[in-house]
Amino acid sequence: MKNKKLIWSVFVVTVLFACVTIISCNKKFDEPPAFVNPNVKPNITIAAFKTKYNPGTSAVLITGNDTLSGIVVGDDKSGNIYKQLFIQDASGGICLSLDGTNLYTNYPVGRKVDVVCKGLYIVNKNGFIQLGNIDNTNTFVGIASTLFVNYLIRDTLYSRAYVDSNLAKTVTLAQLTTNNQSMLVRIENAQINTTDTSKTYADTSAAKNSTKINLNDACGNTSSGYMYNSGYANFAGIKVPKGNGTFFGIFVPYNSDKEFMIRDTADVKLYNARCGSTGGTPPPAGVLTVSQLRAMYTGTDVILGSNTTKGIVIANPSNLSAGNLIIQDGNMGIDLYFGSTAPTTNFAVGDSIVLDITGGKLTNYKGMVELSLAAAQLPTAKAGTGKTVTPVAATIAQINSNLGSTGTGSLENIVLQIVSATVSGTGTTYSGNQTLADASGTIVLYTNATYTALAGATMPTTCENWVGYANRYTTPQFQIRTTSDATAGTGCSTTPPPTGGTGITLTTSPTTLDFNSLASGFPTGVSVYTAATATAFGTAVTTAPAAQTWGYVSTGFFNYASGTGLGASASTTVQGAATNRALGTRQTGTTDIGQAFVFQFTNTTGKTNFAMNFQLQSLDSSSTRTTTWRVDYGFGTAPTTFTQATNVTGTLTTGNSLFTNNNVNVAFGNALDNQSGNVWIRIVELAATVGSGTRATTGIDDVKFTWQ
Ligand SMILES: *[C@@H]1O[C@H](CO)[C@@H](O)[C@H](O)[C@H]1NC(C)=O
Ligand SMILES: *[C@@H]1O[C@H](CO)[C@@H](O)[C@H](O)[C@H]1NC(C)=O
Ligand SMILES: *[C@@H]1O[C@H](CO)[C@@H](O)[C@H](O)[C@H]1NC(C)=O
Ligand SMILES: *[C@@H]1O[C@H](CO)[C@@H](O)[C@H](O)[C@H]1NC(C)=O
Ligand SMILES: *[C@@H]1O[C@H](CO)[C@@H](O)[C@H](O)[C@H]1NC(C)=O
Ligand SMILES: *[C@@H]1O[C@H](CO)[C@@H](O)[C@H](O)[C@H]1NC(C)=O
Ligand SMILES: *[C@@H]1O[C@H](CO)[C@@H](O)[C@H](O)[C@H]1NC(C)=O
Ligand SMILES: *[C@@H]1O[C@H](CO)[C@@H](O)[C@H](O)[C@H]1NC(C)=O
Ligand SMILES: *[C@@H]1O[C@H](CO)[C@@H](O)[C@H](O)[C@H]1NC(C)=O
Ligand SMILES: *[C@@H]1O[C@H](CO)[C@@H](O)[C@H](O)[C@H]1NC(C)=O
Ligand SMILES: *[C@@H]1O[C@H](CO)[C@@H](O)[C@H](O)[C@H]1NC(C)=O
Ligand SMILES: CC(=O)N[C@H]1CO[C@H](CO)[C@@H](O)[C@@H]1O
Repeated sequence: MKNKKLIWSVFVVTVLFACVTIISCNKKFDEPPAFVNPNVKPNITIAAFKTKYNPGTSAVLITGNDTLSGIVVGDDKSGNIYKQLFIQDASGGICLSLDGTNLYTNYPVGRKVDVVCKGLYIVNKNGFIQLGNIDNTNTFVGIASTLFVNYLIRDTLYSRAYVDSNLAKTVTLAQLTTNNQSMLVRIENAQINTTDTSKTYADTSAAKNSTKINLNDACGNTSSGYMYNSGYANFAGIKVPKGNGTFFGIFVPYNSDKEFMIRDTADVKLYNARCGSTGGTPPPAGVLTVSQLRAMYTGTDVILGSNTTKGIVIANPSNLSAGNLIIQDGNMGIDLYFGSTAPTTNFAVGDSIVLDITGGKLTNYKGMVELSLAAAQLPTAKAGTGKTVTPVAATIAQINSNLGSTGTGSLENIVLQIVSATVSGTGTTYSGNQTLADASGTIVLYTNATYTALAGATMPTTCENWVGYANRYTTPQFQIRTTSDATAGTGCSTTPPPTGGTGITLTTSPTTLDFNSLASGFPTGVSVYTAATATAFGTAVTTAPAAQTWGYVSTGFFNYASGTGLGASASTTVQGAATNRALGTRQTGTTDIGQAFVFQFTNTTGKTNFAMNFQLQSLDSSSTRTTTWRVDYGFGTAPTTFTQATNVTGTLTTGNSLFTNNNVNVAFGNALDNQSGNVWIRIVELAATVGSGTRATTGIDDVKFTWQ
């Protein structure tokens, strides 16, 4: 059908809007008259009627008292069919050309209509027969809406389901001839030609061009049809389904082309696996729970069939990238993306929504499962408001591990509570990426800078409990909705172990850390802490150690010249030029207890009999107090107990007005053998320094691990 819709669209919309306004203002008086059984006697079938008048390209006047009776099989509700109705009886179908809009309000699919044809005109344009009128230049036109009452008589109303199952005959594309035109037909084993499977139903640009979507049947063995979809259809922007299945459409010949008009996307039930493909289980049709939706995503994009889903909005859209909503349904959540200009900020945390997800795409967005939908699928109204979702308690380590692989994370995008965690990072407000830490690990706490209500708020410096949701933006992140998602907590155990590292490589024994490249950061698997205790790592110091001289008296972890080969009196210039470096720390009153050097191995699978050798250097002979070090070890993601190594030889003190380079050997026996998880070794000082005056500058160098 080649409707010339565009030129008239502005005019029509204006008139339509005026009509709607008037109707809604005068509803009581303008309602159509109640249905009365019409006193008309249809006496000709549609097929016989078309044969009787056998129209050509010039419109033919209906001279006989012929009355047709057919059931509407296609109406204008979705905007795809325009100023036309298709009616069908047992013999065939015909298109009624009607100069009116919202025809479906009086003549919806399923409405039986008796057409008193005398005085109307019938025409055949390019093989397509229409019944209508002519204007004063003898041009074929639709029947004026004021004249509908003269020609169209409303009869019994049937359901769309009745129409689809009783009127739509199953055909193949090859069987269809012009005699079958304007009938609703059903085609099995249909699928959209791969040339068109990534298209939307029609053009969504301002041009709103109609679009041909090529359709095959017999699983693609034949090719001779297409959907012809209007850019004005309310489904124009929805992606076509890619599967095989049942197709319903109104057959409209256009010369030798087999063109189909669909009523809406429910006519395109192409959600079985594509013929001949091994594409896995096809998505089920139906009202899908978020849990079912997530289960469909197994690593490759999935295009959904006709269906709906529902959920409660759990994230403030202002804290998301534009056009997203996150909903939770039961114990599962999902991110919905409607395109960056969709007005998702119309929704708030606690609103519930129900939405059509037909043609939606389940995909992987930066490691998160996303359901990508057309903007038109964003509901215009809320289904409910004020809903609450009970948070699920989780530790940061559990969240990080759960979000590990796209699609499998059951904690992704649901309301979570992280108990006893502290936030730290850049600046004093939430804006941007901050670090949230509990006893198990750390995660990025992200707040969109443009969401000023939260981004501009001051971060708490105290121990808090945190309600929010987690997902991945390449790496895991946690987001809260408002400042009240953080409430006072207790028992924050300072800082978690280093995360994400690959640990020290244990390819061949021995492996040695010489610290000569400290200027470019910590070696892999090495980290340093303050405030370490017997049961906790303490507070991680993540800034790269700056080069410093031995006598520098402010606390911190530094990149020193190694004590190996230099004497106590080496000048600051000599120290600065030294290429042999050591990792070290200067203690002060605030760091009297708890400085630690930590080494991580992600596993010791297949390895036994670990030993460690290192140089413990006392680098500032003017420091009078004595610090005593020990070596201990722990296991797992976040050990809360450490075992002191006992088979240790060498001097484990620094300071005491000495410049020393002590060789220390530690034999772990079988204690570290064959661990499938993390193994941590610390050189740590857990007791107060002894003496008075200044505290030590302590370096470690040439840390060597051996095993069998
Ligand atoms: C149509 O019906 C009218 C009366 O209902 C009658 O006068 C007229 O002759 C009929 N015309 C034909 C062509 O049968
Ligand atoms: C239908 O009935 C009218 C008279 O009411 C007649 O003019 C017309 O020819 C009839 N049509 C057919 C196909 O019998
Ligand atoms: C299509 O038209 C042909 C020829 O008139 C007819 O035999 C066939 O039954 C029609 N098919 C349907 C589905 O009505
Ligand atoms: C719409 O149709 C016009 C006229 O054929 C064409 O020039 C234009 O490129 C089309 N636009 C789109 C987006 O298809
Ligand atoms: C498609 O063609 C293949 C090979 O010719 C045949 O085996 C298969 O049955 C056909 N499928 C349908 C649905 O016609
Ligand atoms: C799909 O479309 C292409 C390009 O128009 C055409 O060559 C091919 O024959 C079509 N395939 C089928 C099965 O219709
Ligand atoms: C294709 O869809 C039809 C329903 O139209 C179904 O009967 C058939 O099993 C499907 N074929 C495949 C391969 O899924
Ligand atoms: C931040 O919010 C603005 C406004 O909603 C949005 O346009 C932008 O995409 C968001 N940025 C990120 C990274 O989420
Ligand atoms: C936050 O971190 C992510 C990577 O994790 C990065 O892509 C993003 O740009 C960062 N955002 C800000 C505001 O720093
Ligand atoms: C142990 O860690 C190494 C990396 O050091 C890794 O390649 C290997 O897969 C790990 N083995 C096990 C059993 O986890
Ligand atoms: C301590 O380590 C050494 C060197 O590996 C070993 O010979 C010795 O037996 C160990 N002592 C104990 C008590 O395990
Ligand atoms: C529009 C549509 O196809 N909806 C389907 C959603 O799924 C249910 C249950 O499978 C079907 O009954 C509906 O027809």
